[in-house]
Amino acid sequence: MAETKPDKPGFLSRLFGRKADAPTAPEPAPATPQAGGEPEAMPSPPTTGADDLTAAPSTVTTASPDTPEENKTPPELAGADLQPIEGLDPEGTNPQEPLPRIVTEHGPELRLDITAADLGTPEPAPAEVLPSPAPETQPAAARGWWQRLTEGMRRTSSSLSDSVTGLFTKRRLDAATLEELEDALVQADLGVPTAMRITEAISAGRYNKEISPQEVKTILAGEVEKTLSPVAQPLIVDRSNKPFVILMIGVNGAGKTTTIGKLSQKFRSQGLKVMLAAGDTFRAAAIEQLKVWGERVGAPVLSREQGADAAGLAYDALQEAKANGSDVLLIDTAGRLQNKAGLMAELEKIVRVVKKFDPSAPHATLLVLDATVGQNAMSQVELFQKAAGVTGLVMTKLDGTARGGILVALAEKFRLPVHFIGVGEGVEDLEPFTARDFAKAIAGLDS
Ligand SMILES: Nc1nc2c(ncn2[C@@H]2O[C@H](COP(=O)(O)OP(=O)(O)O)[C@@H](O)[C@H]2O)c(=O)[nH]1
Ligand SMILES: [Mg+2]
Repeated sequence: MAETKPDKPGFLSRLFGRKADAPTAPEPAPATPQAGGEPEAMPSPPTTGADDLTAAPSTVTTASPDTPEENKTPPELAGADLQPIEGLDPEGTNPQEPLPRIVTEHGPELRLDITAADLGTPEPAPAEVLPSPAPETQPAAARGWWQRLTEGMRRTSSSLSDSVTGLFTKRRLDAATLEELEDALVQADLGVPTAMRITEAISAGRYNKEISPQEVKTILAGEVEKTLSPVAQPLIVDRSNKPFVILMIGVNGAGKTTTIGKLSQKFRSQGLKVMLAAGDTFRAAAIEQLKVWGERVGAPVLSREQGADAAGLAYDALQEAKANGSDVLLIDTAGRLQNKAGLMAELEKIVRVVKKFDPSAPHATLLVLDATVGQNAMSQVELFQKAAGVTGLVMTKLDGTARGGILVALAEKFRLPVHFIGVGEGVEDLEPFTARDFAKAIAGLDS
Protein backbone atom coordinates (compact mmCIF):
# COMPACT_ATOMS: atom_id res chain seq x y z
CA MET A 1 0.00 0.00 0.00
CA ALA A 2 1.42 3.37 -0.92
CA GLU A 3 2.05 5.50 2.10
CA THR A 4 1.99 9.22 2.02
CA LYS A 5 4.08 11.13 4.47
CA PRO A 6 3.04 14.69 5.07
CA ASP A 7 5.57 17.25 3.94
CA LYS A 8 7.09 19.32 6.65
CA PRO A 9 8.88 22.61 6.65
CA GLY A 10 12.63 22.35 7.02
CA PHE A 11 13.97 22.53 10.50
CA LEU A 12 16.46 25.26 9.68
CA SER A 13 13.80 27.56 8.36
CA ARG A 14 11.78 27.00 11.49
CA LEU A 15 14.74 27.37 13.78
CA PHE A 16 15.78 30.65 12.30
CA GLY A 17 12.79 31.97 10.50
CA ARG A 18 9.55 31.05 12.18
CA LYS A 19 7.90 30.81 15.54
CA ALA A 20 8.02 27.45 17.18
CA ASP A 21 4.29 27.26 17.60
CA ALA A 22 3.33 28.47 14.17
CA PRO A 23 0.72 26.26 12.53
CA THR A 24 2.74 24.08 10.28
CA ALA A 25 1.20 20.72 9.79
CA PRO A 26 -0.33 20.17 6.42
CA GLU A 27 -3.16 17.69 6.44
CA PRO A 28 -2.13 14.18 5.68
CA ALA A 29 -3.05 12.98 2.26
CA PRO A 30 -6.69 12.00 1.91
CA ALA A 31 -7.74 8.41 1.83
CA THR A 32 -6.14 6.55 -0.95
CA PRO A 33 -8.50 4.04 -2.43
CA GLN A 34 -7.51 0.61 -1.31
CA ALA A 35 -5.76 -1.49 -3.85
CA GLY A 36 -8.11 -4.07 -5.15
CA GLY A 37 -11.19 -2.20 -3.99
CA GLU A 38 -14.35 -3.95 -3.00
CA PRO A 39 -14.08 -7.68 -2.98
CA GLU A 40 -16.19 -9.08 -5.73
CA ALA A 41 -16.94 -12.13 -3.69
CA MET A 42 -18.42 -10.17 -0.84
CA PRO A 43 -22.22 -10.29 -0.83
CA SER A 44 -23.93 -6.98 -1.45
CA PRO A 45 -25.02 -5.10 1.62
CA PRO A 46 -28.48 -6.20 2.56
CA THR A 47 -31.09 -3.87 1.17
CA THR A 48 -33.96 -4.71 3.46
CA GLY A 49 -35.86 -1.59 4.44
CA ALA A 50 -34.88 0.04 7.71
CA ASP A 51 -38.32 -0.57 9.10
CA ASP A 52 -38.38 -4.21 8.29
CA LEU A 53 -36.85 -5.21 11.51
CA THR A 54 -38.26 -8.63 12.04
CA ALA A 55 -37.70 -10.11 8.63
CA ALA A 56 -35.34 -12.86 9.66
CA PRO A 57 -35.45 -15.11 12.69
CA SER A 58 -32.70 -14.46 15.21
CA THR A 59 -30.98 -16.95 17.39
CA VAL A 60 -29.66 -16.29 20.81
CA THR A 61 -26.95 -18.66 21.82
CA THR A 62 -26.86 -18.90 25.55
CA ALA A 63 -23.35 -18.93 26.74
CA SER A 64 -22.12 -20.91 29.61
CA PRO A 65 -19.04 -19.65 31.34
CA ASP A 66 -18.88 -23.03 33.00
CA THR A 67 -18.28 -24.92 29.81
CA PRO A 68 -14.99 -26.71 30.16
CA GLU A 69 -12.28 -25.05 28.13
CA GLU A 70 -11.60 -28.15 26.07
CA ASN A 71 -15.18 -28.09 24.80
CA LYS A 72 -15.05 -24.51 23.75
CA THR A 73 -13.19 -23.07 20.86
CA PRO A 74 -12.19 -24.63 17.63
CA PRO A 75 -8.87 -22.86 17.12
CA GLU A 76 -9.57 -22.08 13.51
CA LEU A 77 -12.36 -19.73 14.47
CA ALA A 78 -10.42 -17.35 16.61
CA GLY A 79 -9.43 -15.06 13.80
CA ALA A 80 -11.60 -16.51 11.12
CA ASP A 81 -13.04 -13.35 9.75
CA LEU A 82 -9.79 -11.58 9.20
CA GLN A 83 -9.73 -9.77 5.95
CA PRO A 84 -6.97 -7.61 4.68
CA ILE A 85 -7.64 -3.91 4.33
CA GLU A 86 -7.46 -4.32 0.58
CA GLY A 87 -10.87 -5.86 0.83
CA LEU A 88 -10.09 -9.31 -0.43
CA ASP A 89 -12.15 -11.91 1.26
CA PRO A 90 -9.94 -14.91 1.68
CA GLU A 91 -12.55 -16.78 3.65
CA GLY A 92 -11.26 -20.09 4.69
CA THR A 93 -7.73 -19.21 3.73
CA ASN A 94 -6.74 -17.25 6.79
CA PRO A 95 -3.89 -18.46 8.87
CA GLN A 96 -5.07 -20.20 11.97
CA GLU A 97 -4.98 -17.97 14.98
CA PRO A 98 -3.85 -19.04 18.41
CA LEU A 99 -6.50 -19.43 21.06
CA PRO A 100 -6.93 -16.37 23.19
CA ARG A 101 -6.17 -17.07 26.82
CA ILE A 102 -8.85 -16.54 29.39
CA VAL A 103 -7.94 -14.53 32.40
CA THR A 104 -9.99 -12.38 34.64
CA GLU A 105 -8.33 -9.09 35.02
CA HIS A 106 -9.64 -5.63 34.92
CA GLY A 107 -8.34 -2.22 35.38
CA PRO A 108 -9.67 1.09 36.61
CA GLU A 109 -11.00 1.97 33.18
CA LEU A 110 -14.29 0.18 33.40
CA ARG A 111 -15.92 2.42 35.89
CA LEU A 112 -19.59 1.91 36.06
CA ASP A 113 -20.72 5.41 36.85
CA ILE A 114 -19.07 8.73 37.09
CA THR A 115 -19.04 8.96 40.84
CA ALA A 116 -16.30 9.79 43.26
CA ALA A 117 -16.34 6.24 44.55
CA ASP A 118 -15.48 4.96 41.14
CA LEU A 119 -12.38 7.06 40.97
CA GLY A 120 -10.84 5.11 43.81
CA THR A 121 -7.90 2.78 43.74
CA PRO A 122 -8.00 0.16 41.04
CA GLU A 123 -8.55 -3.33 42.26
CA PRO A 124 -5.66 -5.72 41.82
CA ALA A 125 -6.13 -8.11 38.95
CA PRO A 126 -7.12 -11.56 40.13
CA ALA A 127 -5.00 -14.49 39.12
CA GLU A 128 -5.47 -16.27 35.85
CA VAL A 129 -8.42 -18.62 36.22
CA LEU A 130 -7.86 -20.94 33.34
CA PRO A 131 -4.61 -22.42 32.24
CA SER A 132 -3.10 -20.94 29.17
CA PRO A 133 -3.16 -23.38 26.31
CA ALA A 134 -0.22 -21.63 24.71
CA PRO A 135 3.13 -23.16 25.59
CA GLU A 136 5.00 -20.10 26.72
CA THR A 137 8.02 -19.72 28.87
CA GLN A 138 6.13 -17.33 31.09
CA PRO A 139 2.33 -16.91 31.17
CA ALA A 140 1.44 -13.64 29.50
CA ALA A 141 -0.83 -12.45 32.29
CA ALA A 142 1.84 -13.05 34.89
CA ARG A 143 4.30 -10.88 33.02
CA GLY A 144 2.27 -7.81 33.82
CA TRP A 145 0.99 -5.17 31.51
CA TRP A 146 4.09 -2.99 31.44
CA GLN A 147 6.18 -5.87 30.25
CA ARG A 148 3.67 -6.91 27.64
CA LEU A 149 3.34 -3.32 26.49
CA THR A 150 7.07 -2.76 26.14
CA GLU A 151 7.64 -6.13 24.55
CA GLY A 152 4.74 -5.57 22.22
CA MET A 153 5.94 -2.15 21.24
CA ARG A 154 9.53 -3.18 20.79
CA ARG A 155 9.51 -2.76 17.05
CA THR A 156 8.29 0.81 17.30
CA SER A 157 10.57 1.75 20.18
CA SER A 158 13.70 0.09 18.85
CA SER A 159 13.47 1.83 15.52
CA LEU A 160 13.12 5.18 17.30
CA SER A 161 15.77 4.27 19.81
CA ASP A 162 18.22 3.31 17.09
CA SER A 163 17.75 6.65 15.38
CA VAL A 164 18.21 8.57 18.61
CA THR A 165 21.29 6.63 19.63
CA GLY A 166 22.78 6.93 16.17
CA LEU A 167 22.20 10.64 16.06
CA PHE A 168 23.16 11.72 19.54
CA THR A 169 26.11 9.60 20.49
CA LYS A 170 29.07 11.93 21.00
CA ARG A 171 27.71 14.66 18.88
CA ARG A 172 26.99 18.25 19.56
CA LEU A 173 23.49 19.39 18.97
CA ASP A 174 23.29 21.26 15.72
CA ALA A 175 20.64 22.06 13.18
CA ALA A 176 21.53 19.13 10.95
CA THR A 177 21.20 16.65 13.81
CA LEU A 178 17.88 18.12 14.83
CA GLU A 179 16.62 17.99 11.31
CA GLU A 180 17.59 14.35 11.03
CA LEU A 181 15.87 13.63 14.30
CA GLU A 182 12.74 15.34 13.12
CA ASP A 183 12.79 13.24 9.96
CA ALA A 184 13.16 10.09 12.03
CA LEU A 185 10.21 11.09 14.20
CA VAL A 186 8.03 11.78 11.18
CA GLN A 187 9.14 8.47 9.69
CA ALA A 188 8.02 6.84 12.92
CA ASP A 189 4.52 8.18 12.19
CA LEU A 190 4.44 10.52 15.18
CA GLY A 191 3.06 13.31 13.01
CA VAL A 192 4.65 16.57 12.02
CA PRO A 193 3.42 18.81 14.87
CA THR A 194 4.62 16.42 17.56
CA ALA A 195 7.90 15.78 15.76
CA MET A 196 8.48 19.52 15.64
CA ARG A 197 7.61 20.03 19.27
CA ILE A 198 10.00 17.28 20.29
CA THR A 199 12.93 18.68 18.30
CA GLU A 200 12.23 22.15 19.58
CA ALA A 201 12.09 20.94 23.16
CA ILE A 202 15.38 19.14 22.65
CA SER A 203 17.08 22.13 21.08
CA ALA A 204 15.93 24.56 23.77
CA GLY A 205 19.02 25.78 25.62
CA ARG A 206 21.17 22.95 24.33
CA TYR A 207 22.30 24.25 21.03
CA ASN A 208 25.91 23.35 20.32
CA LYS A 209 26.14 21.25 23.48
CA GLU A 210 26.31 17.53 23.88
CA ILE A 211 23.15 15.71 24.81
CA SER A 212 22.95 12.02 25.64
CA PRO A 213 20.59 9.63 23.88
CA GLN A 214 18.97 9.01 27.27
CA GLU A 215 18.22 12.71 27.72
CA VAL A 216 16.75 12.84 24.24
CA LYS A 217 14.52 9.86 24.99
CA THR A 218 13.32 11.45 28.21
CA ILE A 219 12.37 14.67 26.43
CA LEU A 220 10.76 12.66 23.65
CA ALA A 221 8.67 10.71 26.14
CA GLY A 222 7.66 13.90 27.91
CA GLU A 223 6.45 15.55 24.72
CA VAL A 224 4.63 12.44 23.54
CA GLU A 225 2.93 12.21 26.91
CA LYS A 226 1.80 15.83 26.59
CA THR A 227 0.14 15.02 23.29
CA LEU A 228 -1.47 11.86 24.59
CA SER A 229 -2.64 12.90 28.05
CA PRO A 230 -5.80 14.68 26.90
CA VAL A 231 -6.98 11.67 24.87
CA ALA A 232 -6.15 8.92 27.35
CA GLN A 233 -9.66 8.56 28.70
CA PRO A 234 -11.33 5.57 30.27
CA LEU A 235 -14.39 4.02 28.75
CA ILE A 236 -17.09 4.73 31.25
CA VAL A 237 -20.04 2.38 31.30
CA ASP A 238 -22.86 4.52 32.56
CA ARG A 239 -25.21 2.14 34.28
CA SER A 240 -28.13 4.49 34.02
CA ASN A 241 -28.26 3.27 30.44
CA LYS A 242 -29.37 -0.29 30.57
CA PRO A 243 -28.20 -1.76 28.36
CA PHE A 244 -25.18 0.43 27.71
CA VAL A 245 -24.84 0.00 23.95
CA ILE A 246 -21.39 -0.16 22.39
CA LEU A 247 -21.11 -0.20 18.61
CA MET A 248 -17.82 -1.54 17.29
CA ILE A 249 -16.76 -0.30 13.90
CA GLY A 250 -13.67 -0.45 11.72
CA VAL A 251 -12.29 -2.01 8.57
CA ASN A 252 -11.99 -5.75 8.14
CA GLY A 253 -9.25 -7.31 10.14
CA ALA A 254 -8.80 -4.32 12.44
CA GLY A 255 -9.62 -6.42 15.47
CA LYS A 256 -13.27 -5.57 16.20
CA THR A 257 -14.47 -9.05 17.05
CA THR A 258 -11.39 -9.89 19.07
CA THR A 259 -11.69 -6.61 20.95
CA ILE A 260 -15.36 -7.36 21.69
CA GLY A 261 -14.23 -10.66 23.19
CA LYS A 262 -11.51 -9.02 25.27
CA LEU A 263 -13.81 -6.24 26.46
CA SER A 264 -16.59 -8.68 27.28
CA GLN A 265 -14.20 -10.57 29.45
CA LYS A 266 -13.37 -7.39 31.34
CA PHE A 267 -17.02 -6.48 31.77
CA ARG A 268 -17.91 -9.99 32.87
CA SER A 269 -15.12 -10.01 35.42
CA GLN A 270 -16.73 -6.92 36.91
CA GLY A 271 -19.97 -8.77 37.29
CA LEU A 272 -21.73 -7.08 34.40
CA LYS A 273 -24.25 -8.94 32.32
CA VAL A 274 -23.09 -8.74 28.73
CA MET A 275 -24.84 -9.50 25.49
CA LEU A 276 -23.30 -9.60 22.02
CA ALA A 277 -24.88 -8.95 18.63
CA ALA A 278 -23.31 -10.60 15.59
CA GLY A 279 -23.80 -7.63 13.30
CA ASP A 280 -21.12 -8.70 10.84
CA THR A 281 -23.61 -10.64 8.79
CA PHE A 282 -21.53 -10.69 5.63
CA ARG A 283 -19.71 -13.87 6.40
CA ALA A 284 -20.73 -16.96 8.30
CA ALA A 285 -17.25 -17.26 9.79
CA ALA A 286 -17.59 -13.84 11.38
CA ILE A 287 -20.83 -14.86 13.07
CA GLU A 288 -19.24 -18.07 14.30
CA GLN A 289 -16.21 -16.22 15.60
CA LEU A 290 -18.39 -14.00 17.79
CA LYS A 291 -20.37 -16.97 19.06
CA VAL A 292 -17.16 -18.61 20.13
CA TRP A 293 -16.14 -15.53 22.04
CA GLY A 294 -19.61 -15.29 23.59
CA GLU A 295 -19.40 -18.83 24.80
CA ARG A 296 -16.02 -18.48 26.32
CA VAL A 297 -16.71 -15.22 28.16
CA GLY A 298 -20.23 -16.19 29.18
CA ALA A 299 -22.26 -13.80 27.10
CA PRO A 300 -25.27 -14.71 24.96
CA VAL A 301 -24.88 -13.87 21.29
CA LEU A 302 -27.77 -12.78 19.14
CA SER A 303 -27.22 -13.76 15.54
CA ARG A 304 -29.04 -14.28 12.29
CA GLU A 305 -28.12 -16.15 9.18
CA GLN A 306 -25.42 -14.85 6.87
CA GLY A 307 -26.57 -11.96 4.72
CA ALA A 308 -29.30 -10.84 7.14
CA ASP A 309 -30.00 -7.19 7.70
CA ALA A 310 -27.53 -5.95 10.29
CA ALA A 311 -29.68 -3.00 11.36
CA GLY A 312 -32.65 -5.27 12.04
CA LEU A 313 -30.42 -7.57 14.01
CA ALA A 314 -29.12 -4.67 16.08
CA TYR A 315 -32.70 -3.68 16.87
CA ASP A 316 -33.60 -7.21 17.92
CA ALA A 317 -30.50 -7.38 20.06
CA LEU A 318 -31.47 -4.18 21.86
CA GLN A 319 -34.91 -5.53 22.57
CA GLU A 320 -33.50 -8.80 23.81
CA ALA A 321 -30.81 -7.12 25.91
CA LYS A 322 -33.42 -4.89 27.52
CA ALA A 323 -35.71 -7.83 28.17
CA ASN A 324 -33.03 -10.00 29.74
CA GLY A 325 -31.59 -7.21 31.87
CA SER A 326 -28.20 -6.95 30.20
CA ASP A 327 -25.90 -4.21 31.44
CA VAL A 328 -23.89 -3.97 28.25
CA LEU A 329 -24.72 -4.77 24.64
CA LEU A 330 -21.77 -4.94 22.26
CA ILE A 331 -22.70 -4.80 18.58
CA ASP A 332 -20.20 -6.19 16.09
CA THR A 333 -20.30 -4.85 12.54
CA ALA A 334 -18.90 -5.82 9.18
CA GLY A 335 -15.56 -4.35 8.21
CA ARG A 336 -16.70 -1.46 6.22
CA LEU A 337 -14.11 -0.13 3.87
CA GLN A 338 -14.03 3.56 4.41
CA ASN A 339 -14.22 4.42 0.75
CA LYS A 340 -17.29 2.33 0.06
CA ALA A 341 -20.35 4.50 0.21
CA GLY A 342 -22.83 1.62 0.29
CA LEU A 343 -21.23 -0.02 3.23
CA MET A 344 -20.98 3.25 5.08
CA ALA A 345 -24.65 3.87 4.41
CA GLU A 346 -25.44 0.56 6.01
CA LEU A 347 -23.50 1.58 9.09
CA GLU A 348 -25.48 4.82 9.25
CA LYS A 349 -28.62 2.73 9.06
CA ILE A 350 -27.58 0.64 12.05
CA VAL A 351 -27.09 3.82 14.03
CA ARG A 352 -30.49 5.17 12.93
CA VAL A 353 -32.29 1.98 13.87
CA VAL A 354 -30.56 1.73 17.23
CA LYS A 355 -31.62 5.31 17.95
CA LYS A 356 -35.21 4.42 17.18
CA PHE A 357 -35.13 2.04 20.08
CA ASP A 358 -33.15 4.29 22.39
CA PRO A 359 -32.38 7.84 21.25
CA SER A 360 -29.35 7.99 23.54
CA ALA A 361 -27.81 4.86 21.98
CA PRO A 362 -25.27 3.86 20.90
CA HIS A 363 -23.68 5.11 24.09
CA ALA A 364 -20.22 4.46 22.75
CA THR A 365 -19.14 4.02 19.15
CA LEU A 366 -15.66 2.61 19.20
CA LEU A 367 -13.51 2.72 16.11
CA VAL A 368 -11.00 -0.11 16.12
CA LEU A 369 -7.80 0.79 14.32
CA ASP A 370 -5.02 -1.56 13.34
CA ALA A 371 -1.70 0.13 14.10
CA THR A 372 0.03 -1.67 11.27
CA VAL A 373 -1.80 0.40 8.64
CA GLY A 374 0.16 3.49 9.66
CA GLN A 375 -0.97 6.74 8.05
CA ASN A 376 -4.05 5.10 6.56
CA ALA A 377 -5.55 5.18 10.05
CA MET A 378 -5.98 8.93 9.58
CA SER A 379 -8.42 8.55 6.72
CA GLN A 380 -10.22 5.73 8.49
CA VAL A 381 -10.95 8.02 11.42
CA GLU A 382 -12.26 10.77 9.16
CA LEU A 383 -14.58 8.53 7.23
CA PHE A 384 -15.93 6.47 10.10
CA GLN A 385 -16.39 9.67 12.05
CA LYS A 386 -18.70 10.94 9.31
CA ALA A 387 -20.61 7.69 8.99
CA ALA A 388 -21.14 6.81 12.61
CA GLY A 389 -19.87 9.54 14.91
CA VAL A 390 -16.92 7.88 16.60
CA THR A 391 -16.81 8.47 20.36
CA GLY A 392 -13.54 6.72 21.06
CA LEU A 393 -10.69 4.71 19.62
CA VAL A 394 -9.16 1.35 20.30
CA MET A 395 -5.82 0.68 18.68
CA THR A 396 -4.85 -2.93 18.12
CA LYS A 397 -1.76 -4.77 16.93
CA LEU A 398 0.76 -2.41 18.40
CA ASP A 399 2.82 -5.54 18.81
CA GLY A 400 2.99 -6.22 15.11
CA THR A 401 4.44 -3.01 13.81
CA ALA A 402 7.10 -0.33 14.02
CA ARG A 403 4.37 2.20 13.31
CA GLY A 404 2.93 2.58 16.80
CA GLY A 405 3.73 6.29 16.61
CA ILE A 406 0.58 6.71 14.54
CA LEU A 407 -1.39 6.85 17.77
CA VAL A 408 0.41 10.07 18.63
CA ALA A 409 -0.43 11.60 15.25
CA LEU A 410 -4.07 10.56 15.67
CA ALA A 411 -4.23 12.09 19.12
CA GLU A 412 -2.73 15.32 17.85
CA LYS A 413 -5.06 15.61 14.91
CA PHE A 414 -8.43 14.26 16.05
CA ARG A 415 -8.28 14.52 19.83
CA LEU A 416 -10.68 11.62 20.12
CA PRO A 417 -10.53 9.64 23.35
CA VAL A 418 -8.31 6.58 23.14
CA HIS A 419 -9.77 3.98 25.49
CA PHE A 420 -7.78 0.82 24.94
CA ILE A 421 -4.74 -0.51 23.18
CA GLY A 422 -4.04 -4.06 22.12
CA VAL A 423 -0.62 -5.64 22.04
CA GLY A 424 -1.49 -9.22 21.24
CA GLU A 425 -4.18 -11.73 20.47
CA GLY A 426 -4.71 -13.02 23.98
CA VAL A 427 -7.68 -11.92 26.01
CA GLU A 428 -5.34 -10.19 28.45
CA ASP A 429 -3.54 -8.26 25.72
CA LEU A 430 -5.93 -5.32 25.82
CA GLU A 431 -5.59 -2.65 28.44
CA PRO A 432 -6.77 0.88 29.08
CA PHE A 433 -4.65 3.42 27.38
CA THR A 434 -2.40 5.46 29.62
CA ALA A 435 -0.37 8.33 28.22
CA ARG A 436 2.69 7.98 30.39
CA ASP A 437 3.19 4.26 29.90
CA PHE A 438 2.72 4.52 26.18
CA ALA A 439 5.08 7.49 25.93
CA LYS A 440 7.77 5.70 27.90
CA ALA A 441 7.31 2.51 25.95
CA ILE A 442 7.60 4.31 22.64
CA ALA A 443 10.72 6.15 23.75
CA GLY A 444 12.25 2.89 24.94
CA LEU A 445 12.53 4.03 28.56
CA ASP A 446 12.33 1.71 31.52
CA SER A 447 9.15 1.92 33.56
N1 LIG B 1 -0.98 -9.32 17.12
C1 LIG B 1 -2.22 -8.90 17.37
N2 LIG B 1 -3.25 -9.43 16.71
C2 LIG B 1 -4.48 -8.96 16.97
C3 LIG B 1 -4.73 -7.93 17.92
N3 LIG B 1 -6.07 -7.70 17.92
C4 LIG B 1 -6.61 -8.55 17.04
N4 LIG B 1 -5.67 -9.31 16.46
C5 LIG B 1 -5.83 -10.36 15.42
O1 LIG B 1 -6.23 -9.73 14.23
C6 LIG B 1 -7.03 -10.63 13.48
C7 LIG B 1 -8.32 -9.94 13.06
O2 LIG B 1 -9.08 -9.68 14.18
P1 LIG B 1 -10.66 -9.65 14.13
O3 LIG B 1 -11.12 -9.37 15.52
O4 LIG B 1 -11.18 -10.87 13.48
O5 LIG B 1 -10.90 -8.38 13.19
P2 LIG B 1 -12.26 -7.77 12.64
O6 LIG B 1 -12.37 -8.15 11.23
O7 LIG B 1 -12.12 -6.28 12.81
O8 LIG B 1 -13.37 -8.30 13.50
C8 LIG B 1 -7.26 -11.84 14.37
O9 LIG B 1 -6.37 -12.83 13.96
C9 LIG B 1 -6.91 -11.35 15.75
O10 LIG B 1 -6.46 -12.38 16.58
C10 LIG B 1 -3.60 -7.36 18.60
O11 LIG B 1 -3.70 -6.44 19.43
N5 LIG B 1 -2.37 -7.89 18.29
MG1 LIG C 1 -15.00 -9.34 12.93
